[in-house]
Amino acid sequence: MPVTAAAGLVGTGGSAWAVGREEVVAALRTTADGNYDGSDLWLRYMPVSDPGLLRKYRESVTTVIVENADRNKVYRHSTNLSMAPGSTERLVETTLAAARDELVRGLGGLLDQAVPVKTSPGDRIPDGAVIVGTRDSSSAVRQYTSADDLAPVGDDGYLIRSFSRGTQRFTVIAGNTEAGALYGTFAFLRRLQTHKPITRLDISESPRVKNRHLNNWETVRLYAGNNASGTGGLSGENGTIFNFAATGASAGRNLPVILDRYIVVARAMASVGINGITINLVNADNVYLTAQYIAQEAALADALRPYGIKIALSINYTAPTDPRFAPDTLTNEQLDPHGDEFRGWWNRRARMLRDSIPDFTGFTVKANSEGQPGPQDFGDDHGDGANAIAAAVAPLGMKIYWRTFVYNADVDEDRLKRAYLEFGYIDDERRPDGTRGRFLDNVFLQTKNGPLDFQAREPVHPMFGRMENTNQALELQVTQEYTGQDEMLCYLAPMWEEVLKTDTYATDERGRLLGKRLMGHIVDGTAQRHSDTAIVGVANLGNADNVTGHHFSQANLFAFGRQSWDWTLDSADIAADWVRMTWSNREHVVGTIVKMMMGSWEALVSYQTPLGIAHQFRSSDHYGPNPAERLARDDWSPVYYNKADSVGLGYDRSPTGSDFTAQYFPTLEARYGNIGTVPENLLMWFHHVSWDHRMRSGRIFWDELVYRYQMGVQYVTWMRLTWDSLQPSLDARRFSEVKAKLAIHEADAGDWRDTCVNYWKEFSGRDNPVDDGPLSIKIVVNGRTIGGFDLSASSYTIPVAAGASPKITKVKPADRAARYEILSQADDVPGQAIVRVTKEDFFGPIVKNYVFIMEHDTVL
Ligand code: BDP
Repeated sequence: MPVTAAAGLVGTGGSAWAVGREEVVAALRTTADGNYDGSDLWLRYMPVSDPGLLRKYRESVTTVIVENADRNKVYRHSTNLSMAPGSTERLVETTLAAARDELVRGLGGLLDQAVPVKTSPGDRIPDGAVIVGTRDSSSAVRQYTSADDLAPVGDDGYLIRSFSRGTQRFTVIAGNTEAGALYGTFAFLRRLQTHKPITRLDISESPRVKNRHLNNWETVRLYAGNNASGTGGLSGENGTIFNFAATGASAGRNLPVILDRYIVVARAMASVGINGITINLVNADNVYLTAQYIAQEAALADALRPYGIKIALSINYTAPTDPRFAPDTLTNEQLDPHGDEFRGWWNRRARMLRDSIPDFTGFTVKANSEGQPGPQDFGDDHGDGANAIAAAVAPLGMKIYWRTFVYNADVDEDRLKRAYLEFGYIDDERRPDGTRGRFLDNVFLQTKNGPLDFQAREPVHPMFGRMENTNQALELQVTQEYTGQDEMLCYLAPMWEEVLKTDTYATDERGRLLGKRLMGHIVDGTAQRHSDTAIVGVANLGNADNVTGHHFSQANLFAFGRQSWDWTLDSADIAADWVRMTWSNREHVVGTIVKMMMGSWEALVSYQTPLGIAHQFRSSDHYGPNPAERLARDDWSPVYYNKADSVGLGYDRSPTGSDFTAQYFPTLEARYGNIGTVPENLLMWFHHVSWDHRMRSGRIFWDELVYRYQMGVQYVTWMRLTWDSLQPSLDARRFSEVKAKLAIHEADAGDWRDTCVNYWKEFSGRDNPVDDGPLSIKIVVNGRTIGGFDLSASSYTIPVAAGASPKITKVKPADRAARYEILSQADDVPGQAIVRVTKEDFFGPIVKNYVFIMEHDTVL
């Protein structure tokens, strides 16, 4: 493990102690050698490179003071909890110890010198002290922050304040809870990591959403960080982050043994405020409810607990019938959600969990969805099923996250309509006491951001704002199932920002627009006064050295945490923080990488599913395209979504079609239902668009569509070229790993473009448009103007008359904003010339290298 691990070697004896400077320096040397593998995520803590800033930081931070760090020991079920032999991370027993150790490690690395820790402020707070704690734990915090100061930040929030008393200057990081103090610690370190001022601080922060959770799908979608091959992770592991049943060489490394990466991930999660994780797949295996697994889960929970992270499990609705629980099993007939047997069984199982994991948060349930059993199999509805389990666990303080990812063709032909049809009426139901909504208070309905399934761009799910009487959790997919997996560089925060800042135009009961009605307001409870709130991210954790597989996928985990803490944040600012913390603080590096990241999602939308076409993935892996695929189920089939025919492309969900638009509030209903007003980037979600429909660019739909595919690819070309230019500024191993992925990315983006466009051509009967795309050019050779270059081609043959010069004498871009550069000319025939054309398009720079092959013209 790299620098942070060595810097984190901490002693505990005495009232003040420090990490040896030599250890820190030695560790830094090993990471500066270019072989760094990304395993510290954004907690790498490289020394501050700007000497002036380093001096200032060293003046402002001389000592860390954490009083009573060892007092509030967190619960430990596993008495012999231990790290695997040879580990470099270590287990801590309190949250304040986690904060203290992070400061030692972080400041030691950033300041390139050890920072002593004191356990009391002494008579006089030293100049440059950083004090961390709660009013309960720390006399200094008590002295400098009042209960009134702290009250507004709530359980998870924190204050960071600079004080100056005479000649003494110091910083206080305070929370109402130790978790709040830990979050404040990470926020303080982040300021140094991103080279921000750390004096004159008066920061008050608290999360907008209470439950900020990951869902870890451990057995599917393992492309995030899967190293089952044994090349990076451990052979015998299955690619998942947590080992429950690894075999072979890894058999001795199963839980309850704790591996370094669990602690690295715990620290990373805490650093962005993620406070919960459901550790297993939604298509749940009941084994997680067996005594043996519960013992393993308890060990994991013990290790994560100091970081403020609580665990939960996905469960299967019919688990009580599983013979693995014999003799405590039920028959199908006993699965009546209103009966005592069913509820009693869940209560017993939840108590078993609670006995080992006192802060166990509850269950995530996927029921009557994609073949998973559920209450409907027995004639009951989602309200009956969710409430039964919720009632069983409520006395234990647990919650149920009941997923709404349902689709049943009997309910409606249009898959997008079904969730609301199955859940909406339960929310509306009038109760005997006059209130509305049948779902219990400890039920969250967990709904994906869009109505289909984590496509790269979806309209928002119409249930948001429509479920006034039910707690709703927003589910986002951090792992890049449909967004390039671990091959493509796709920064998802701009998508989540678009989702969270979408205006739902939600109204109250009398049809008046709500004051606060963005998706974020619905999710954070301020729109409709929900007191419990949640955002859930399907995690991209794996056993790879760098945890997420693609180095840039780490940014999605980082951003998910930041946005679930505060959805109003700007995704570019988050990207900048991440780049500074993960790669470099050099301005040109930060600016360049942020720019690459910011356009990467829109580019992916463009080369995969532009203008609102959705779900054109081949079913085998959800990575590559297969628009012609027709599966046993209509609503799993790309053809069902594209509806390609000789007239056009896209799914009519307007009032003339499935009328899905009617599920939105009136403003969006009208906007989306009308082809003249629907945003073009959602066009085919709602309309079957004729090939010659006139687009806002003035082009016909077919031409615009093809150009969109092409522009997306040309953005990836720009990213690849741009990345190469950063080589001197980046560490070697990560640079070349990303470089290799960008080459794959570019080729696979081209495959998306060609596969889709060629298939659509069979219906449109048209050729690729040429000559008026954003990167189109004509060239003049030997006095002849030549054009007609299809942007999808990789090279072009130019006939040159015998004896004539093959030189390009002029380049004429079609778009006046495009710039060109002749990179090379052909001296002879045959020969090759290269012209590079660049343009800033709406999602960022695009570039095309035209390769011209000059050949003897045998016809002329
Ligand atoms: C789909 C995934 C599938 C999940 C499902 C879900 O392909 O593996 O089980 O979502 O959310 O995107 O339940």
